[in-house]
Amino acid sequence: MVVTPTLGRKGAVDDSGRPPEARLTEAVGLAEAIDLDVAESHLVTLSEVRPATFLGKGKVAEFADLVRASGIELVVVDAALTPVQQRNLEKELGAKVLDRTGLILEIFGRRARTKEGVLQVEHAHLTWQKSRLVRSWTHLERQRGGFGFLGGPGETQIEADRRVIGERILKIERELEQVKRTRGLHRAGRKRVPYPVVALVGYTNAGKSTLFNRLTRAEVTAADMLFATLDPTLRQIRLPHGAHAILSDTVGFISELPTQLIAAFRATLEEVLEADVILHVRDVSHEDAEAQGSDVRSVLRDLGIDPETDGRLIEVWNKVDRLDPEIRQTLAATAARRAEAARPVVMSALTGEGEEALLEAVENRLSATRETVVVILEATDGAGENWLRRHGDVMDRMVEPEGSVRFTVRVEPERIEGLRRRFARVEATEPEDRRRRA
Ligand SMILES: Nc1nc2c(ncn2[C@@H]2O[C@H](COP(=O)(O)OP(=O)(O)OP(=O)(O)O)[C@@H](O)[C@H]2O)c(=O)[nH]1
Ligand SMILES: [Mg+2]
Repeated sequence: MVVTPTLGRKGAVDDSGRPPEARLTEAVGLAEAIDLDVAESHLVTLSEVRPATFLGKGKVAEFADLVRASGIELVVVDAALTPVQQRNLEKELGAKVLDRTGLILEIFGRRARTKEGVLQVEHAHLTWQKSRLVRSWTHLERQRGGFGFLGGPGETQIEADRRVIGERILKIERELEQVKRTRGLHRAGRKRVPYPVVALVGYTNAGKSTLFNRLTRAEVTAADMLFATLDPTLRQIRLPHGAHAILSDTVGFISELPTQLIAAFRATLEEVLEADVILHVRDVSHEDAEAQGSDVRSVLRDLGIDPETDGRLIEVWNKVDRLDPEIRQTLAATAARRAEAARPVVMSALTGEGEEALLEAVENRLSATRETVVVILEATDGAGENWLRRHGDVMDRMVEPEGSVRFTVRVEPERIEGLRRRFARVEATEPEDRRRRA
């Protein structure tokens, strides 16, 4: 059973501008994400939070009956419960109770595949437990531990001892440090490949992996499931004018993403911080598109990216194939009216409509921060060619009639000087010129 409590008038929206019904639908989706069979879902309007059980007495009694009548084993309360409230509710409802953070942590726990992902989720889980111990220290002798706490009698129990938890957290941090060092090396390796990074971010289920697969012709899990992707995936893509880029798919965001998780996934999300272009993929066919958009922007701000001023961001208005033609047209017109630097790309990752416009937008963004030059080498200058490939992105290579070779290379601005020093024949290119040849 899933219960979404709202404070105040029925029909009121929460801070994020979401109607309660939409929050309930999302909470059910989250429960289904860990294969729970949701028998009942209820919106509850509270006039105030009851400290002992969060929900009011009458509601608790009503739900207890429902739990008994329908044989419900687990009640998800889509709110942040204190450990005391959780325990009291469990007692009075006669079922296990999980709150929003607990549920999201459970999903992440199941989705984590890489060692780093597993460690990050465990870290978040323990930090969360520890914070709950502080508040209710005197009330708890035992506390749930590790994962799989929906598992029933066989579940692991660890002593509710802050010191023990603290030690485990430290151990995980050390392991994470180790993993990160290895990954840092990988990243350094990638830095040697002079391709820019394009990162996909967005609300969970917005279509990031679908877009990733379309652009890379890869087969990353794309599913109508919340948090289908957890671990970052990287692939190389080719842009319209021949430039290369590395596309990165990563974990989706959600409203009220537990802070422990944001902290835990910081390392993963650092990939995003370092990206040259950030694609914010949005499901514009979703009734909560606006609220989801602002949730993602707020996570980006938490990560230190200002969505209003960061020139690397491009919004991708995805899933337009699901919209009525009139709404589609209005959206396209709205997008077209925006200044180029802030213009969203209207597209469908499923049908491929708008894919070229997206690649073009990425290309334009990259050419604004990188310089494209033409370098002419003697055909025998293998060392020169090597240098170009190591330090720049060779977009085009043409043998001239007189035997020399003409390279169109994209380089980071700080490389330009070195390049000019190294090569005698360097010409700037005109954007028009590039376009014609492509
Ligand atoms: N109709 C339609 N469906 C789409 C489109 N893009 C994605 N979808 C569907 O939306 C669902 C979610 O897509 P994913 O690509 O897994 O979404 P995601 O953003 O990677 O989600 P997480 O990894 O869970 O954060 C899948 O069922 C896709 O088939 C689109 O343009 N149109
Ligand atoms: Mg995904």
